[in-house]
Amino acid sequence: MTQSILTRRRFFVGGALGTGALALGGASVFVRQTDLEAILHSAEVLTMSAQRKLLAQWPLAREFTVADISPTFRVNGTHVPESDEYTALLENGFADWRLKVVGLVDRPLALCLSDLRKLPSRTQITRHDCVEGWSAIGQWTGVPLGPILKAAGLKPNARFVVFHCADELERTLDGSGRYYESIDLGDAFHPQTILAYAMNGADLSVGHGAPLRLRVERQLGYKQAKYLMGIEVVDNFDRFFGGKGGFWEDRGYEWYAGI
Ligand SMILES: Nc1nc2c(c(=O)[nH]1)N[C@H]1C(S)=C(S)[C@@H](COP(=O)(O)O)O[C@H]1N2
Ligand SMILES: [Mo]
Repeated sequence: MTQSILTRRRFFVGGALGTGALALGGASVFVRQTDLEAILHSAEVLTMSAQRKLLAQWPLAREFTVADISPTFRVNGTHVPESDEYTALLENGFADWRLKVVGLVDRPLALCLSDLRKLPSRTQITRHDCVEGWSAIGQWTGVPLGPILKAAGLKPNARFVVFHCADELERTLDGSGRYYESIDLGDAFHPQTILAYAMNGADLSVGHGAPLRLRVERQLGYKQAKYLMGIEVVDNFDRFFGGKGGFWEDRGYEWYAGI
């Protein structure tokens, strides 16, 4: 039993990520299958129960063909972030935009779009399901989140990844309407969890989350955070807004929005 689980795990890890060079800001980090396995095996990073959960979460979301791509894909929630900061970034073609990777990591990162585009990418055609009752199939291209976290180096107490967005979906005086989301490490290292910079073969449009959005394919639409500004590795969500790990979670939605 144990043996078959281990064998299956090797298969998924190897098949999904293989071997590739990660070049981050000039420094090259080599990410191999064995590195990911080392993370999976590491008692420092994950408890036994978290590892079991992680194994259970490997199944892939269904992927479709180019012929299945929906002719129209609705823009939902924020259509254009209204902050001055985002407006300035957009006007400059996101040349000054940086994705900050901070929190419980050994090496905080600040990645520009061209850094991200140089990393090994993944393209997947998946169905997006919004709780409001609509679905659409789209093709997403981006960088798998796992190798980025690996490059930053997770501290032993890392448990979740929080995604900070540029937009306020609810206009408030205190900024508590800011969109944010979070996932656990099982989803963070899942091969279909990517930071997408392209949709249907073109640069991500503003409506769909330019310059970068999360795709976490086994969960509902509201987890797919648009307008990413930073990702923060944490051990709990208490200090963020309502403390439930996401904009909609703070307003009563489930944190684990499995499809
Ligand atoms: N930053 C941000 N991310 C977001 C939202 C949002 O309003 N702001 N809406 C969410 C919801 S409810 C859905 S269904 C999808 C919509 O993505 P789309 O606009 O690309 O269709 O984004 C999700 N991510
Ligand atoms: Mo949604």
